[in-house]
Amino acid sequence: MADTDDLLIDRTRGAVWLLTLNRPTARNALSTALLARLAATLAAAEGDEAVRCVVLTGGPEVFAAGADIGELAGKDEAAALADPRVLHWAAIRRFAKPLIAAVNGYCLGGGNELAMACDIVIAGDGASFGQPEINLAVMPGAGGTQLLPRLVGRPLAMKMVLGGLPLSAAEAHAAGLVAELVPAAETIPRALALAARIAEKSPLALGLAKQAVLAAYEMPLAEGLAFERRGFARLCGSADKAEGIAAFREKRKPRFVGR
Ligand code: CO8
Repeated sequence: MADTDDLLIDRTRGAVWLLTLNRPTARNALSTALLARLAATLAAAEGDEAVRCVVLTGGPEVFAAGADIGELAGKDEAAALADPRVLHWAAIRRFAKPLIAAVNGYCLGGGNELAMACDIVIAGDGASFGQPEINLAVMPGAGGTQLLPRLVGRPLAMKMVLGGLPLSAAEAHAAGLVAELVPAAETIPRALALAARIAEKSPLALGLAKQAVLAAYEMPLAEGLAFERRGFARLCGSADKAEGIAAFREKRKPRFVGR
């Protein structure tokens, strides 16, 4: 049976959007169309001032089983070099607001790369994380070889990428891939609760803080520290900082406007 809507978008929480990968018949494989839709939806969330944080989840058994193997089968070297998915992946990684992954079940290949493109991963205790591309005689192509060693270290990254061996949720948590490990039924509620908490912060401060943390992966330390100082200085001149400090002193909740 065809899955009619491959990305479910729940906007009912206002400041927090919940996106659900929904291709159960293909184990949420990330087709080009699904990636394009995800990138476009994140762009819409970024352009909507009311949205402060996005949660991305999959199904109870599978977060995402990776790239669509049906599409992969038809790609030769030239097609892979001109692959439109590269742009979709770049757009997903550029998303400027906080993005939380709520992962249950298999999180494999491009699915694991998608989780790593998120800022915070909350995992259910039955989840598993892997880069099984080597079993198909390919290799990770959406960041796996670059992000995994930064997140879990080289030995574990090599074991996953060369051995095609997944980590259990507990191993992924111990290794630093997962921020929080919860019972499977709690994964989405916990991610939504964290998103709601984040959504109360200044959107300006959130955006600059996210950029600064990501800069740690892109820049040498001196440059990254200078980048952080610029962000900090910019926030010092913001209306939100004045409101944050006033609210602290007046013992009330702040009302941030993003300026
Ligand atoms: N792509 C397409 N279809 C898939 C995929 C996939 N990745 N995974 C599963 N399916 C399909 C199966 O073909 C099957 O279809 P059908 O019912 O028509 O036979 C259906 O989903 C159910 O699959 P299973 O019977 O295998 O389901 P199980 O619940 O038994 O197992 C697993 C679930 C463990 C997730 C298993 O399906 C699996 O191992 N899937 C493949 C995982 C994998 O190898 N992923 C890596 C893919 S390659 C990749 O991600 C490279 C990224 C490069 C990105 C580059 C961007 C530029």
